[in-house]
Amino acid sequence: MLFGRAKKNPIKITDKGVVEWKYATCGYCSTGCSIEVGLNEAGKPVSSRGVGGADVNRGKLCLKGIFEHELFDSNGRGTKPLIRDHFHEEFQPTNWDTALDKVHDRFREIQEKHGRDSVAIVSTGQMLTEEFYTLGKLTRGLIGTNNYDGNTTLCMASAVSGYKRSFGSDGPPGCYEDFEHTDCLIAWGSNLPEQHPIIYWRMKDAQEKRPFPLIVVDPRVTMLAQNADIHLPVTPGTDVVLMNAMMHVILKDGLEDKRYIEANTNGLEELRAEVEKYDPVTASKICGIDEDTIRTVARLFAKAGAAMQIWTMGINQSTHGSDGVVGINNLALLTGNIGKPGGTSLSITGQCNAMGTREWSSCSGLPNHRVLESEQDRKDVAKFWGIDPEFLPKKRGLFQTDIYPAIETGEIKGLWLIATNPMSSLPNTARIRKTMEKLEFCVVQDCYRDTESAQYAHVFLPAGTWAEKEGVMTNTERRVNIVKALTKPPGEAKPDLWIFNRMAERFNKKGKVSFPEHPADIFLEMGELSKGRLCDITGMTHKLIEERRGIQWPYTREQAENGEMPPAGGKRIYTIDGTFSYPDGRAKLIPLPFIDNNEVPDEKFPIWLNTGRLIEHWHGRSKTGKLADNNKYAPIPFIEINPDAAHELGIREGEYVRLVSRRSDAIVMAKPTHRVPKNMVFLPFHFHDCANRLTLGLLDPHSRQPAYKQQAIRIELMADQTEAARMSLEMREF
Ligand SMILES: Nc1nc2c(c(=O)[nH]1)N[C@H]1C(S)=C(S)[C@@H](COP(=O)(O)OP(=O)(O)OC[C@H]3O[C@@H](n4cnc5c(=O)[nH]c(N)nc54)[C@H](O)[C@@H]3O)O[C@H]1N2
Ligand SMILES: Nc1nc2c(c(=O)[nH]1)N[C@H]1C(S)=C(S)[C@@H](COP(=O)(O)OP(=O)(O)OC[C@H]3O[C@@H](n4cnc5c(=O)[nH]c(N)nc54)[C@H](O)[C@@H]3O)O[C@H]1N2
Ligand code: SF4
Ligand SMILES: [Mo]
Repeated sequence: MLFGRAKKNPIKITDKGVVEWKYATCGYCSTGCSIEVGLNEAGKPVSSRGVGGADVNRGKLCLKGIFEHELFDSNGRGTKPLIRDHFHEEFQPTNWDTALDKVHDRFREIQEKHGRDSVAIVSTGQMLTEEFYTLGKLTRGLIGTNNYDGNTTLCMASAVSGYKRSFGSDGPPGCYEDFEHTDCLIAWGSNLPEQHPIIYWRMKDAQEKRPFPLIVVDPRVTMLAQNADIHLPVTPGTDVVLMNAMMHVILKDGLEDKRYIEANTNGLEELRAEVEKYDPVTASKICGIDEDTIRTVARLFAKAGAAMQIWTMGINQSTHGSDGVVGINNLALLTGNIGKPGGTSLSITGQCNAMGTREWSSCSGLPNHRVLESEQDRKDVAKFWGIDPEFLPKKRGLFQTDIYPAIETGEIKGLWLIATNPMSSLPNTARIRKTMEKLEFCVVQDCYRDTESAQYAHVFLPAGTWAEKEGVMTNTERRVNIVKALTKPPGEAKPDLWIFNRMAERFNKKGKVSFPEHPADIFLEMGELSKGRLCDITGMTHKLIEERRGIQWPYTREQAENGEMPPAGGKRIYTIDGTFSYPDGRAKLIPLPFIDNNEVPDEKFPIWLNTGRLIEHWHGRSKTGKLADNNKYAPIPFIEINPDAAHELGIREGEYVRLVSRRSDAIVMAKPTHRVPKNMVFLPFHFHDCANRLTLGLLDPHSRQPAYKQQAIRIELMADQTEAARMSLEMREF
């Protein structure tokens, strides 16, 4: 293809020699873009492009998706199972049988000695759904530990908890198409243009065609905030106060949707009594938003024909995370904005398959949103799997964030980490380091050999990733989409599903539980378990999903048999009065008293530390740190610091500074920008042993999700900059 004037220095894009394009769904964020990967004559993936006919991304991809095929032969991949007796020793390569036998034998030994729950399993939002389901069956049905949870506790737990409290079940009610129908959008703590670039594009495209006001609640002036009609730079951790004040105004002005509330909700009077206390004048002193703006935003939202709210980690990662989600749902219910085009409360999910894990992994429960606490659910699943219902625990075990303290106290002795890297992603890593050292036996199953957590493993199981495997993922808008295996994992690495199935053979000696080999068959088995439920997928098959470029649940067998084409009802849930999942079909309006329990700046630590993400990187950079096309934009840790604050402290652009919290310190480069206020720095958490050395991670009482966004630090100058650069690098080496 030629660009520029044909005769004068035309730019010619290198012909990569693609002979075939294969279908996949992006394996980074939860937007769920459809990708085609180009293979050359030798079958090597050499290019990626967006799929034009896919409703989610309509041909577009972001900076991560476009280079995703480079992962396959990137540095640091695990290619052989590894084994050692102690984590101080060198790993020795071994074969799969030896590695898997060792895992089985050590787990059983520990369980026999210390009880079933003394082995913990921590899963992820980054595998394929059939893999989650299989791991769930293995864990719940055979290994039998109740301490089984996912990294989603760091991520979506507050959204799940808030949805359950408000609606009686998890499951985001809306879809991206709602941007095309909304008359008002509030984005709470979401940096959409960087973290979900293609959802942002869908939003922007809709807004350009049919303008609607955008209100952004974020203490930082993110790119989304720059594009907002109204930006509310809320005081960190106080969104619930702002929500209560908005509800106060709505009820005072009589702007609530009385018919909707009457027909669909319980709890109005209790809510009214609580929000009565949050008049805008009082609230403004806590949340930092002036009273007039609170009134304006509340009225704009309530008077809009259809009003929509989205949110991400600015809400979830807080000691009021679950309450924040309930507050958003309260606002939606009060104004009748659930399940109608353009009127919804849509949690923007994080990882590519965080939704799939919520639906199918059995982390914290049983498949398809079933719960351990229900006798019926336990019986149904046990019968389906062919196990004794009494083998299943009667209530959920520890949350991921409570598993580590239980290792500290010696309650848990064995740990299996699957596609998660807690040494980089959990708060207060110094504490986690000590915790990991206490483990008697640790297994790390990752597609990269060089992760921080693998340092503590006794057995390393090398896994395939993304399109080295086949299976489905669910995106933010409940769309189930498919990844096809277009290449093989490197060396002796194996798809996670293969690893689970081989492990199941070892725990399933009598062969009592069946473990299908092929993802398409597993998907059909899952379909049987979904029949008649909120998340009904009985109408879907792998083939149909690929043909349709993803299908939103619910999509039932009846719909498929009647020839109803997807989306056929799956666009939105809770569309009809009385469809909520509580037994009486009504949603709950829940009062949210606010207690300020965060670590807040004081004299010794006068600056807010806010942590989050950059567009070019993915979490601990196990992937994007290896891809030059991503890493080059941000190869070293830095803070966003307000230019006035930098000036007062005597810090110049590009200088290294030391950040000190009550936990530890980190050395980072200073990047002055007006994105942050004078009393805050923003530190991306992508860099090893950096942000999470400093974080405190107080936990939300309902979801146990850490408050990564609110802690206090001070900044110290570093006289010798060469030494500072060296130290910054050294801190990050292991
Ligand atoms: N490029 C890229 N994209 C990703 C990821 C990635 O690592 N890289 N990760 C994915 C995952 S797993 C997730 S969970 C999502 C996260 O997506 P986002 O939540 O959008 O990203 P964050 O940067 O973590 O935080 C969002 C915003 O919350 C704001 N915030 C901080 N404190 C508060 C507060 O008290 N109130 C409010 N209202 N806002 C606050 C921050 O200033 C920040 O701008 O991104 C997904 N997409
Ligand atoms: N300070 C701070 N900390 C945070 C956050 C924050 O905003 N601030 N955000 C939190 C959030 S929202 C999240 S989601 C977590 C994420 O935290 P982690 O779960 O630790 O996320 P990753 O670094 O993506 O780790 C995933 C691991 O799985 C591996 N992997 C990828 N694909 C596969 C696969 O198919 N199979 C296998 N076996 N392995 C695979 C990767 O190589 C990587 O090592 O971080 C949390 N930590
Ligand atoms: S927006 Fe998300 S799903 Fe789409 S290409 Fe980018 S990382 Fe992948
Ligand atoms: Mo996340």
